[in-house]
Amino acid sequence: MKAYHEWRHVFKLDPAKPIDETALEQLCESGTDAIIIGGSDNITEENTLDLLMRVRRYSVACALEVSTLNAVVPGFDYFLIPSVLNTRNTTWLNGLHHRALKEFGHMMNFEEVLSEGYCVLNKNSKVAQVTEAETDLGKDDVVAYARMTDQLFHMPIFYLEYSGTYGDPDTVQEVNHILEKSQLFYGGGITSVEQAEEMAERADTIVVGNVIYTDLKTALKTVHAVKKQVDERQ
Ligand code: 1GP
Repeated sequence: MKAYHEWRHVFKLDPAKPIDETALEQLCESGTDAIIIGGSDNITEENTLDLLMRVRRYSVACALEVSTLNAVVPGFDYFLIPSVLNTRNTTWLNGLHHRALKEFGHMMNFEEVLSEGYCVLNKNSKVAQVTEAETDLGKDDVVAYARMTDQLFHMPIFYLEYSGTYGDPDTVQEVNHILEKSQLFYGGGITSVEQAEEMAERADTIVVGNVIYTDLKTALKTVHAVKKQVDERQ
């Protein structure tokens, strides 16, 4: 299993969306570095546990990105805890976190927990609507959130979340330059090999989500595109 700071490519699977066995096997055996289980809608303990058990038949790392306290299931390699930095509602910044720590803090293994400084940038995405994100941001605003994550809060991951739309490569590049310790995750709208390559050149880790459900073949090809870059650099 690869540790999170070695991840270059990950697939994000939504427990609320059906995926057949063959597709799941292809994804888990594709050479991707990890499977993240997470989504914004209809996430339950039952569908999360079901998907975890299916992914566990393979040796790939598996992380839960926690979006609701009702579906926290043990047995993942990592628990990714997003804090939305550009939310207008503190629930999504630290509110749920406070509730979770009050209830489960005494029995949490913090070695498995990774906090993510989230910057949500597609105003039409479900995540932006749910978290009431202020998405009308300039590059300098995004850079400030990146510094907040890296230098002020010392969070291990800065996540540029364009969910559903392809992001701005220049912004990703600039953020990449200023981050010193936080790992840069880029996610959003990757639907082609070229886009996977473009963002993988700029971010530490690219997250491929929705295209899994619309064009599995292309989704699988993005793994090779990223790995090729890694090999060329060595
Ligand atoms: C969503 O960042 C991920 O949380 C991936 O985005 O579904 O648009 O690929 P897409």
